[in-house]
Amino acid sequence: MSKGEIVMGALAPHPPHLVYAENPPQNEATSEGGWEELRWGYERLRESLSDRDYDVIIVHTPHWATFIGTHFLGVEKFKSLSVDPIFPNLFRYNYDLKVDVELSKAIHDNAADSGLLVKMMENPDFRIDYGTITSCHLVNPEWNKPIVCISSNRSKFYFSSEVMQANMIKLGEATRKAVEASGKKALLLSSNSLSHRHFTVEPEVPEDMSKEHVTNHNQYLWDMKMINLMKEGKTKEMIDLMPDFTEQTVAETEAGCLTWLMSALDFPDYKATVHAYGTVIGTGNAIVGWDPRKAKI
Ligand code: 2X7
Ligand code: FE2
Repeated sequence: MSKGEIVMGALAPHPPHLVYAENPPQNEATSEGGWEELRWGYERLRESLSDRDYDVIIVHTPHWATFIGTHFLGVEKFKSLSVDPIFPNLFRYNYDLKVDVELSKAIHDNAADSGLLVKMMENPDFRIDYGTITSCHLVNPEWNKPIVCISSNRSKFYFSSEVMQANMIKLGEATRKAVEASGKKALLLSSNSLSHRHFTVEPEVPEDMSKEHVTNHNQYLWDMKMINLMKEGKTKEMIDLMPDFTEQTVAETEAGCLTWLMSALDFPDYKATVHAYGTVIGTGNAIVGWDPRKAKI
């Protein structure tokens, strides 16, 4: 069996507004569009993947929060309706997805060997979170690949950002080793926004773009700082700044997704491709790709 590999890693944020704006048949709500800059960024990310062959999508999501360890989907198929608890007016999505349980279990086992507390989630009636669904839909609307879905262990809240980061670095290493041993080609998604202060009142027409902007200038400056480090290939420096960034902007990086992704990619020192930056109800969102082929140039 040939060695497996990560074919690409991406920061793939999940505001449900982006799915709402696309009007796919799976979503019950309909819109007049909106958030084009981000949606066109997802088009560019999909285009960058069009010549890459991959077997599985591995997604780390903030909206499956687990307080005791990291959990992994351990059932082959899930089919149900996902309703966003904050935006039921925008996101009522009928999903039907497959899980690569073998790879899921392999990452679980590697993570356990490295000392992390882990669990396979084997309840067939489990409701898949909207973070997973939104990121996977926007990256692969055909849903023709199985996924591995990893929960967000809330160790930042129980302990600190530093404990969360140390655990996510171990989890990233465990993920990479499991992918390599599996012989499979994997696409990895960090499903999170950057700065995360948001408006508390929704416009009458949610897709009214005259109302959309970053919550405040401080958030914007922090987002640009982090994105520029990605563009320059300074991902270790970005991870070092992560606790301060997360604290100052209430960033969704608190969930550990981006630290996990950087570790799985072995802290890229090559340039990331920024496909888009845009805001959704004031939160900062970047769509960014890391192509490991660039490491070899
Ligand atoms: O979960 C989210 C998010 N991360 C960003 C913006 C809007 C809604 O939901
Ligand atoms: Fe979110």
